[in-house]
Amino acid sequence: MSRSQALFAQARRYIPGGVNSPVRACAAVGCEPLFISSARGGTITSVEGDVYIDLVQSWGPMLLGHSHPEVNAAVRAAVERGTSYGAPCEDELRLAEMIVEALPGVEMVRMVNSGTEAAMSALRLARAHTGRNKVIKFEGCYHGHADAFLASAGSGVATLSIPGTPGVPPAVVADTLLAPYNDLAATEAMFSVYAKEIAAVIVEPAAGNMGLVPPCPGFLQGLHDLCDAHGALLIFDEVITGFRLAYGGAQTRYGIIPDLTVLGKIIGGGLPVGAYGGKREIMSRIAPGGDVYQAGTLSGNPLAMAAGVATLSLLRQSDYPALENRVESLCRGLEESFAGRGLPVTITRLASMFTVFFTASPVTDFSSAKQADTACYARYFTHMRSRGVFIAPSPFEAAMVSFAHSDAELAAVVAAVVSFAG
Ligand code: KE4
Repeated sequence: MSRSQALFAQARRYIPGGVNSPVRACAAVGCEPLFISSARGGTITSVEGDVYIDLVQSWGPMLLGHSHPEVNAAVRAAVERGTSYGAPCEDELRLAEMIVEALPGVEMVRMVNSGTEAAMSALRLARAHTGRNKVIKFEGCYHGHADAFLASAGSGVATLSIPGTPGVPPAVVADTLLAPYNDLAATEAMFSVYAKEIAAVIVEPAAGNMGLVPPCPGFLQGLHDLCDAHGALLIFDEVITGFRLAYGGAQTRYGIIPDLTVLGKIIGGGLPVGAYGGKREIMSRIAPGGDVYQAGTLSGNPLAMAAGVATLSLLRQSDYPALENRVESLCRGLEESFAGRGLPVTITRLASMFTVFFTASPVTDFSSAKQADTACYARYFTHMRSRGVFIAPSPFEAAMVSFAHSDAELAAVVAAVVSFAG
């Protein structure tokens, strides 16, 4: 029994499923998880001392790579000044200023501790601002585990084939309307029935929780126009895409300005941070200035703010197009390798994210993503891990490449596929 296996057996006695987030248990790919002892740049090291090229990157936050020396230094300096004040600190202001400066749709921003908290708070605010209750979300998109969003969610909910989830009262999801991703006609049909009841449309501007599914041309603009026409708010969930698709996120890359933006992952540089922001007129409704309550003991935590400020400071001067070109050639190499193995794959790629779907058909929404051969993906995961490459233990996630991945590491990812029999 390996040390990871022993630790996992012990962890299952004290932690549900032995993990603090379901997808980490690797159940969907029929493996047990590795316990990680350290991470640096594009790699992670297991407690057995084995080094893996890491394409999970903590599910997105580590765009600079693990243990970036300047981020670590900022956190080390912050920890010497205390770990939590429960009062404002300067880095909260600095991070807020950086987010507002980067995202055209954000004039004011509130820090929270996770993407879940950010999305649920944005929905509460949208409902307060419009005086309406319904929200449209898209099948396969994941906005965290707040009750209202656990209807046909992606990520871990899709991975574990949990239909909705017990414990969520039907009354709560009764106001959650579902449409297929990239289906503007279905969304328009919802508005024709519920126009005056819809508070918001929440969307991943590029979906990363059903595997990577980019928006079809016109989809995001169509959502923007529908919301404008019917007095609903457009919420971009940029927890994954924020500061990854571009320094200004999806809203800058696509030139579509949402009313509210949900953030997480990268803005915390690996520490627990979420945020929601938007137009001043809307955000001013948030307590204490406004009447919409939202709070958090560790919101704006000084360590997390220091990590976020250091991370965005480095990303602001990073060469996103160059990284995108490297990932494009990586995906071309993967396509050629799979073709060489006679394996039909559809690889979706956007900026520094990609997903290998084991299907020859195009993947444009959750139902087409689910048509892919998930058993083959499980074999692919096991094969890649045996060749020192750690990919997402779920076919419904996106691989993440960082600025720290070397050319040799990306070449090793392609080489690892060559011997995959499928
Ligand atoms: P957190 O509460 O996990 O910080 O963020 C929730 C969330 C919200 N919105 C989007 C678009 C997200 O992708 C997420 C969380 N992402 C998943 C992985 N795709 C988290 C991984 C996990 O649950 O362990």
